Amino acid sequence: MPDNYLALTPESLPERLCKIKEIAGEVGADPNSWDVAEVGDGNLNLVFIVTGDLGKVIVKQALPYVRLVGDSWPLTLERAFFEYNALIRQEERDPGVVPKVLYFDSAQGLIAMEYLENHKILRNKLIDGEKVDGLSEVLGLHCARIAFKGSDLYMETKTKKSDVSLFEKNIELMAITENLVFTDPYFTAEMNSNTEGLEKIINILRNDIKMKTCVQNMLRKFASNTETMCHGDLHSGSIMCTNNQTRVIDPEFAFYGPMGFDLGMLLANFLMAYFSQEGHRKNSEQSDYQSWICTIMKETVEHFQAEFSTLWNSARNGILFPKTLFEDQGHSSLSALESFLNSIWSDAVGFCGIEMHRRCLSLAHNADFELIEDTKLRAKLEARNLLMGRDLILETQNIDTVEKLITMAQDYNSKDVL
Ligand code: SR1
Ligand code: MG
Repeated sequence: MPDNYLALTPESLPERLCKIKEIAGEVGADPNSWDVAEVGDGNLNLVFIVTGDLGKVIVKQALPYVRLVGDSWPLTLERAFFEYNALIRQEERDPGVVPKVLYFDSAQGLIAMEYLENHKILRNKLIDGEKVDGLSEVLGLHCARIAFKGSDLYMETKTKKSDVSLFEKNIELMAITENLVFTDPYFTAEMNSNTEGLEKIINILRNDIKMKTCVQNMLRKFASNTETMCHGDLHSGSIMCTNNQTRVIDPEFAFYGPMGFDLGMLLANFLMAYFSQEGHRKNSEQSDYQSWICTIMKETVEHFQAEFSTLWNSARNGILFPKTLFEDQGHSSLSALESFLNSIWSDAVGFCGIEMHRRCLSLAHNADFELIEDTKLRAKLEARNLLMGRDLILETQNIDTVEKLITMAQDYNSKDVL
């Protein structure tokens, strides 16, 4: 950690940051008029809303440890460097979706960025039963643009390789995913916890050698397939919305990995929102809202595939599947595109099942389930989620469309598996 690193507090922030013109230019020059609130509710960082005469900014600062656990788990400040680098690439690859970066200070692990007025974390909207117009379009297009434009289908290979080697150094954050997502759920790891009553289901998962093998094959892809720059942690807590605007935040877990990773994580978090609805609202409202979530999943995948196909046809300028070998020879690349999309989809299905497991079994559970106080009901809903996750991992090849994934969720939602 740099010698001069000092964690900010609401009291110290105005004096420490008022000389930074990129921040003062947004908030106003007089630090005495700044109002600062620490609002971080994530697992890792400090997040401040700074309000002044002119406007607001967000200041995010990495702590030298995992906030959720405390200083017994040290964590490098470099995650702010990777978040900063991911944000500027995401802005280039899909303008207007991620917050604008105003200022970055590597030694302080600090990023000042655009304040998103009236936006609320998507997870909280899903828990509160609020709909968002245009959600699936923004997310589907964003995932497609980020997947395509960070890959050898689009980038100059020299730039791509140097970017891969830059993000390969995001080692500690990748290690969190390697452990908490791919490994801990499948044995009695120290930081695990689970809702009482799930023991029977957990035994099924932990004794399923075939499924554990599939999970390790997905980890193999996570660890060694560097085909594009992924957000790395695209759950509903990394998305902020108004009733008709959607923004993606928080890419500190960014890494070069499989194209289906972000899409799979995202679908898993929609599925967990779907399964948890019985814990949050009455029967009549529940089915309408669950149908809306299903539509969002279906449209997100459709937008993803349509946008990826558009980019394939209009912007395929990298070393992969070059036009020289296809269109220039009078040969269609349609079946190559189809098989590419199929392989992204099957990876997404596998990653989706694994994320559904980790959020109920290892560290960092989802509020969607955690806020359900009735533990019997919570266990009933989590059991559906866990067993569907297992089917997704084992049956990846058979679940070849989003419609099949949704039908499977609807089936699980109507039966008691505990
Ligand atoms: C110790 S960090 C736990 C989780 O929080 C982040 O949002 C990631 O999902 C990570 O796995
Ligand atoms: Mg986060």
